Amino acid sequence: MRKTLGVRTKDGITFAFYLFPITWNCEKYMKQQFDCVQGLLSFVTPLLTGLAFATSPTLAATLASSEAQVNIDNFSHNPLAIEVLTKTKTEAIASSGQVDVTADADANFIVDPFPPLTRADNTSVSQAHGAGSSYFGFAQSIAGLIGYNFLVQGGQAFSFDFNTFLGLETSLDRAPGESSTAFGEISLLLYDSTDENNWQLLDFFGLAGSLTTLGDNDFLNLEHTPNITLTKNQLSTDFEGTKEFAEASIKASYSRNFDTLTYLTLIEAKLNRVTVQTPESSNLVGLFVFGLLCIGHRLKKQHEG
Ligand SMILES: [Ca+2]
Repeated sequence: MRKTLGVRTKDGITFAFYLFPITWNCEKYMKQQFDCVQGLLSFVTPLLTGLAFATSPTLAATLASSEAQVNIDNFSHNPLAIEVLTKTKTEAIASSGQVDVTADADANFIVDPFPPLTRADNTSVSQAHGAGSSYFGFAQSIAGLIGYNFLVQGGQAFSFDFNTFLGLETSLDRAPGESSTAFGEISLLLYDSTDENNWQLLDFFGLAGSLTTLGDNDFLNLEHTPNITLTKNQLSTDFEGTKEFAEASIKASYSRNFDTLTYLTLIEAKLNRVTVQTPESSNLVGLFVFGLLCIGHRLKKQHEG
């Protein structure tokens, strides 16, 4: 069963998590876009390469990194079922230069007969590095886990502890036009799943950050409901210049009392996404469109002829 999950901050930024349906749809859309561009690129790459060297003799280098980690332990109860998921995607196009992209994701949920020993952890890392005068790089990683139906009796408290880390970094050495972006989000949501057809969101924790170099759309936001108590809360940012970073390290504990028998489902998920690109990378697409128009015009002429 896929659930549509959503968290909205007080600033109006929706940062999580239509993860399951939306991410899949986004990837399908992006794959179509990239397949189209890559197919066309193979046709006109010699022309593009010549253009890139002619218009941009200086070399550029960009870096973007987005990393997230979560550990959950000290559960008061065990789930009846678990699920873990990971997903990665990378795209790299370079007509003049080099671009390296990596995306890694790992997720574990280990249920022990003794509840305090049950634990879960996952990691997601996306990185991109570009050098040259014309390239585009994209990396995205997703890691998530679900604990279904923790059975809590009336009069009991459900509790667990968790640690989260989110680290974003972007840099470039030539401006303007060169671009490096990093986005990351961690969401933790607890549902009352007693009615399996009508889950009720009880509590959530959301941590999200974004960097755009150069650009002003930088933020690092933390939101959570009162049943989550932060025992460590370190957030640091640098949103200036051509090297930016945002980092959050948080320890927290969750506890909530239940008056009646309740099934609880815990979802934790993270998404990390980075891009690096040069100004000329937009020419890759622009020239493409121009080439297609020329080809279309020629075919039309042949057809009319
Ligand atoms: Ca910025």
